[in-house]
Amino acid sequence: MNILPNIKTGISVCPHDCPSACALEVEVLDERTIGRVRGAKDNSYTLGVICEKVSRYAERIHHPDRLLHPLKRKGPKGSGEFQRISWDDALAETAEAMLKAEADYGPTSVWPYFYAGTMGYVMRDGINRLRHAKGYSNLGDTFCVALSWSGYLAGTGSVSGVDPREMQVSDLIVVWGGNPVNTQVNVMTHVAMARKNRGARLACVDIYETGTMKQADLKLIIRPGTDGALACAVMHVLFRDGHADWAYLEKFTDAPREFAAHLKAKTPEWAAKICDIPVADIEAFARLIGETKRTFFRIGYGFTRSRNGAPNMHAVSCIPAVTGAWQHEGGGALHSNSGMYRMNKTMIEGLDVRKPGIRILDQSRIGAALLNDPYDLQGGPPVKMLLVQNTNPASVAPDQTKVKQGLAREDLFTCVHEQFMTETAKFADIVLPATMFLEHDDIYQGGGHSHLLYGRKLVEAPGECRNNHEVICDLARRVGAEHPGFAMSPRELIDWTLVNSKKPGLDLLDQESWVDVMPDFEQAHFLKGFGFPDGKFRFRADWRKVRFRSTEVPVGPVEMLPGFPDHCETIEEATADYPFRLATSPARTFLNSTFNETPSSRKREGRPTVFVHPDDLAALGLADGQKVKVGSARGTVTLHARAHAGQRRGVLIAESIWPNEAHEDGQGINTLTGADQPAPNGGGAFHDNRVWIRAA
Ligand SMILES: Nc1nc2c(c(=O)[nH]1)N[C@H]1C(S)=C(S)[C@@H](COP(=O)(O)OP(=O)(O)OC[C@H]3O[C@@H](n4cnc5c(=O)[nH]c(N)nc54)[C@H](O)[C@@H]3O)O[C@H]1N2
Ligand SMILES: Nc1nc2c(c(=O)[nH]1)N[C@H]1C(S)=C(S)[C@@H](COP(=O)(O)OP(=O)(O)OC[C@H]3O[C@@H](n4cnc5c(=O)[nH]c(N)nc54)[C@H](O)[C@@H]3O)O[C@H]1N2
Ligand code: SF4
Ligand SMILES: [Mo]
Repeated sequence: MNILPNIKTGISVCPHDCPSACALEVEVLDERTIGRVRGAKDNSYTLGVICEKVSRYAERIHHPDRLLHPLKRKGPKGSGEFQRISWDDALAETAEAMLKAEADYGPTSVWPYFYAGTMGYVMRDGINRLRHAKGYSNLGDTFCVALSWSGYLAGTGSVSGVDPREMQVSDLIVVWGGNPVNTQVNVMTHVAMARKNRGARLACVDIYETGTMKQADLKLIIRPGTDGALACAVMHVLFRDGHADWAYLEKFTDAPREFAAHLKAKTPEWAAKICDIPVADIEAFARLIGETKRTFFRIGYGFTRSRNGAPNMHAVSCIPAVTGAWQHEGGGALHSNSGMYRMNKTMIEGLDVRKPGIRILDQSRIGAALLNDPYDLQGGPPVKMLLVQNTNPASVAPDQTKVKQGLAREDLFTCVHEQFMTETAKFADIVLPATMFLEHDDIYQGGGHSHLLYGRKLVEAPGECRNNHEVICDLARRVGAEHPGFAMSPRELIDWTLVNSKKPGLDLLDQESWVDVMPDFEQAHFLKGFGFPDGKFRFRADWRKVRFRSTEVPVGPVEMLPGFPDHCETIEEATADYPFRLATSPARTFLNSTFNETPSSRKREGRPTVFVHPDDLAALGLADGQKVKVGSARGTVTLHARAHAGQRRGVLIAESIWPNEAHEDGQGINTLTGADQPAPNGGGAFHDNRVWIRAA
């Protein structure tokens, strides 16, 4: 006898900033309550597997600390003291602050600020419609992809690559500078299939022994920021030992002979010193790549979060062009397929009313910008009004001390629309409660695969939560912003976007739940040419021309970037005062600062911890488990040391991102990271910090 109640299952999509964009099966217990969340089995990428944090989403959506009502600040800025007010009053006060800033200082004194809390097109990007309709300041979206996409674009000319499901027929999968066991578990499903089906091998390049590294047949644990050197030495061996595919090189690449000559000096001995690994490991890695036609490079984001991240990405992306792995099924590379979707976001983002010449403020430099750094303000007015959705800069942005100082400015009006009372929300004048993904409709794309997916509303929102679209449209009305998109429902916006992007409309998507938009084999493998007019892959990068949407002109020390791949010395090398290099790699059960409020994630991650090599611990006279302070030129953070042999000496790893308050004194990990702009388009160098460590 079946004693279980009849549980309904709904289909939706994980909205979080993760390349997997998993198709989900959600148990719906009643109109307000969910049970277990599982991966959809019949989605050919998700294959029924999702990460542990989302399988326990009931903990997050039904969390007792969710924001349920609009709030108005009553204590000092940042105190977290608020009183409840009505939606009408909250929106009226917010709109009034926007209009006042505009009247006193012009529209660019208003800065709508968002990132990737939800990846849904409507709920994430709709804030741009308000921005463009009013001519508010632009946002340079540099936290995540500015470095990696710039580097990948420099060689391939396109943010796209091979179908990840082809991993199932690969003979060697190289996971380079990513940790999918933590950050996009589905990669491991496809790796496991390749191993089972074909006895494929897994190679992993990282800076510490991650969960992914533990599963690898070939492990390369290098010094942070030295991937360019490793890639050069690998290619040196490939050319030296006859593994370069000259027919492919002549047809598909720009300057193979000059490049081969350039690599003559980039020996394994040269790289071994820079990377701090044995020469034999580099030789073995290169041989494996050279001898395996079906080598699939699954290139992550993590290794680009250094000041030389863009040239390092370019260097790695050159390897399959040398071997010609691109020609084979199960061979080639995938960093992201985000450039493949070609969606027409005019209606969602108001691109048709965007005025040219309005300044772009770099989101990673929010601290400096709010502190009126003339470099950031670009001769324009100070930011007087900040409208935040989908992001938590007081936790995730670099140079946290400045971010907090900026947010504490008495003459700045801040409205934060959030699901929880985040570090950023605590600084707000008005806090608005937001829905979660299962409480609104949206569409999503898989950066790490090729599906457009429909994320359905499955339950009613608690309290007075409203979705981002409702808030943006209401504010638009109050500040006199005009655009047809403000009068459309989310479903109408989704349908318009699909139809105007030459994709099947919402009726079909609603029926099917997802559509696969993978281009054909030849296009995905660049066998019809790479993304440049002459169709050739670029070994010689033209960094001044690699434009990414976060900037209009190159920024940072562009002259330091190498044309042909090399070791680029722009990283924060250790010094006598700061003898260690710190990376802030992602923890398994936090997703940036999301999930660091759920009990099971907090339990699993333990406490803010820094991994220290046991020999370094001994040399410093520190004990395993001891409370320590770690300091950079930008500030000091308290954590607990853990003896951890799985990284080079002199390297520290702090898996992140803990709530700021979980660290003593409330200084979060980004107190240590820097907001100087890496060339050529800026970007968060979160894993590139010179620091000291001592007993607390
Ligand atoms: N659990 C979890 N999942 C996540 C996230 C999270 O925070 N937690 N974040 C999400 C987001 S926003 C993104 S963009 C993706 C990112 O996912 P990934 O592509 O995996 O990139 P990162 O998470 O930045 O870092 C991955 C790995 O890069 C390593 N790394 C750091 N510096 C170097 C280096 O110089 N060289 C090499 N070879 N490796 C280096 C780090 O140690 C880490 O293990 O993951 C998403 N998924
Ligand atoms: N030290 C260090 N710092 C990092 C990184 C790192 O590896 N190390 N990684 C960086 C990377 S790759 C990224 S992408 C950034 C990410 O930075 P963020 O995009 O800020 O990501 P989260 O910290 O997860 O914060 C997202 C917030 O959006 C809220 N949210 C979610 N859905 C909605 C919604 O529908 N409406 C509204 N109004 N709010 C919503 C969530 O509650 C959450 O507080 O962090 C960067 N910071
Ligand atoms: S693996 Fe990524 S996309 Fe899939 S459920 Fe987890 S966070 Fe969401
Ligand atoms: Mo990210």
